[in-house]
Amino acid sequence: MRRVSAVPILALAITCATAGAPAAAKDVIVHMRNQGAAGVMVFEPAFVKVMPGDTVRFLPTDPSHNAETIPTMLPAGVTTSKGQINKEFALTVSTPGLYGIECRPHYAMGMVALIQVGNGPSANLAAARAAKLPPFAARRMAPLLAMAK
Ligand SMILES: [Cu+2]
Repeated sequence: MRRVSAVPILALAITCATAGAPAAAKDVIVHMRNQGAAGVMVFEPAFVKVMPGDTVRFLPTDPSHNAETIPTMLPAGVTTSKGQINKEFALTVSTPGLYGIECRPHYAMGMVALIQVGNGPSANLAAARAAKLPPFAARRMAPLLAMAK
């Protein structure tokens, strides 16, 4: 039986310990619901603040939803990504800024969420506020943008 050397593991441990000791990356759950406190077809919570390296998990708590990024509401250099209908969508964020999220089937009904990555000020705050969304989506996004820095 081969023995695994402890040296690389020790080196890795030292590397982690000296990397500025960032808080451990965390997972934040967002439910996709047909009915919530804010009305029908909602992400709960709809505003999430996380740190770079964290993962936001959109769960298909009720059927017929997905989560995907809104292309006009992303930090510079971040590419769009999308989850499938009725599937969990795990979005691991590394770039600070604001990430608009929509449910494609219910976007016109206002099913949107906003993720703030980092403590702000977000470089794309003005751009996110200027983004044109469908009327119901804009109505629900406004109070989320008001919470964002
Ligand atoms: Cu939906």
